[in-house]
Amino acid sequence: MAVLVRGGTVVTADREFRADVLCDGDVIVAIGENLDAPAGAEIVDATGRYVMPGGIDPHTHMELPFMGTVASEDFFSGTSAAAAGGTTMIIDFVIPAPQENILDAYKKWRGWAEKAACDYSFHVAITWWDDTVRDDMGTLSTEYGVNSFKHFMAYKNAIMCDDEVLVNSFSRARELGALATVHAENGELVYRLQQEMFDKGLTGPEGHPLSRPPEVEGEAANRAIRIAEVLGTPVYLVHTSCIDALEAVERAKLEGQRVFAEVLAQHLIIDDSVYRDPDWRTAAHHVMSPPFRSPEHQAALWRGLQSGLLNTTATDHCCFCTPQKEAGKDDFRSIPNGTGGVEDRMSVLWHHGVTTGRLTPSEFVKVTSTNCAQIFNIYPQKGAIEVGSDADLIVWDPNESRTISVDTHHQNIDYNIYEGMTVTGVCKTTLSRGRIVWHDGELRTERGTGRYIDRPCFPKYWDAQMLKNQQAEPTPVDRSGSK
Ligand code: URQ
Ligand code: ZN
Ligand code: ZN
Repeated sequence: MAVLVRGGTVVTADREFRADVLCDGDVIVAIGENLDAPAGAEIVDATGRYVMPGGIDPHTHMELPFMGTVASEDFFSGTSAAAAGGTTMIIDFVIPAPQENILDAYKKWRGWAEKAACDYSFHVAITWWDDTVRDDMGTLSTEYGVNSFKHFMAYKNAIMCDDEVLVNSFSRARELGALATVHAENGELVYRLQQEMFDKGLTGPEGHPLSRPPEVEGEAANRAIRIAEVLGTPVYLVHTSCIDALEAVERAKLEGQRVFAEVLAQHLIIDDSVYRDPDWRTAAHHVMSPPFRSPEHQAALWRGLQSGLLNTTATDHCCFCTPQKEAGKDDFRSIPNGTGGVEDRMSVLWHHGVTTGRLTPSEFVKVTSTNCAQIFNIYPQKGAIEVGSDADLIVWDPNESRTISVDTHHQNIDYNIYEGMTVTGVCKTTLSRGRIVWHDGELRTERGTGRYIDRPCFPKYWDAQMLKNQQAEPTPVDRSGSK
C-alpha cells in the first residue's frame, strides 16, 4: 500500500526543503510539493514537522551470548524499540568464539535475526586466525555482503585479538576491499589493572573505570591505526570515548589516512560519576566498555562530532537486566558489560545536539544516518531521501518533548540509562521500507519483516592508502662488486 507523507520539511545531509514524499512498495517513488495521493494510499500529515532518513545504528548486540549470559534484547524487540525511536536499520555483530568457524557463526546469527522488524546487517568479528578464517572472510565478502570485519583488542581470555590476528586480518581486509573495525582497549593492561583494583578491595563497579583509563583506549586506538596505516587498510574505531583516542584519530586523519570514528550517544552525555552511585545496581547498570568518562571527555567528544572528527553515532545496545548484572555482585570483573539505548539515541542527540545549536538538522542526519550509510557502502539505498531509495523515513517533531523512562520504553531491559531525562525532539512516525511501523505512540512492527542488507566491498581505488603506500618498489642492493 502506498504511503504519502504530506506537508513536511524534508531534511537530508545536504539541505532542508518543503516537499511531500510518496512511498510505494519498498521505495520512495516521488518527492515534490503538492503530490497527489494514489487511490487507497495512507496519508501521514507531517505539517510543521521534519521528514528525515531513518536512523542507522551501526553498533548493536541483540541477543548476544557474552560473559556467561545472553543479552536480554532480541532482534524483534530490539528493532521494534529502534523503530519507536526513529532508527530503521541496525548493523549488529557476528562474534565467533575462538576456533569457531566464522561462516557457521555468521549463519547462526542470520538465523537469530530472521525475527527482526527492521532492516539489519552484520559486521563479522575476527577472534582467531588460520587459513580457514582467511578463506571464509573472502566468502563472506563476495557472497554474503560483509564489508566490515570487527576486532576486539580487549576481553583477554575471551575474544581478544593479539597483534598477529590484527595484522593477518587487516591485511586480508585490505585485499578484499573491506573495512577493519576495532574495539580499541589494550586487553592486557585492562586485565592487569582489574587484578590490581580487585586486590585493593575495589570489588564494586567503581573498580570498572579505574581498570580501563583513557590511556588504555588511547594506546590501542593508536596501535590499531598505525597497523592499518602500514598495511593500507581503512579502519573504523567503534565507541570512541575519550580524548586519548580522539587524538590518535585526529593525527591520522590530518596525515590523510582513511580512519573513521564512531561515538556512542551515551558517552556524549553521561559521565563517570555513575560508578560512585551508592546504589550498587545503578552503578552496575552503567558497566560497559569503554566506560563512561569524566566530563572533559564529553566536551571533547562533542567537539569531535561537530568538527567531523567523529563520523557516526551509535548505541552499542547490549542489554543485561539487573539479575544478570548481579553475577558481578562481589567482583566487578564478572558484571556483564553493556547498556541499552537503541530507542533513545535520536531524541537524546536532537535534544543535546540540535536544540543546543551544536548541530544543524542536516548535520544531525549526517551523524545519525547518512555518514554511516556512506562509510558502509549502502548509500543511497539507505541514509537518503531520493527516488529509488528504500523508504526508511521518520516524521520528526522538533518541538515535542518526552521524558525517558523504563516505565514507558519498548526496550527489553529493566532500567534506562537516561531515566528521567526530558528531551525535546520526538519521532512521531517511522516507515521501514514504506511500511508504517510506528505512529503516534503505537508500535506496528511485525516479526520477520526486516531484511538483511548486503554491503558490497569497496573498489580498490577507494583506499587512499594505495597512493601513500605505493612508494617506488624497493630493489635489492647489488653487492656483486664488494670484497
Ligand atoms: O564491547 C562491546 O562492544 C560489546 C561486548 C558490548 N559491551 C560493552 O560493554 N560495550
Ligand atoms: Zn566494544
Ligand atoms: Zn559493542
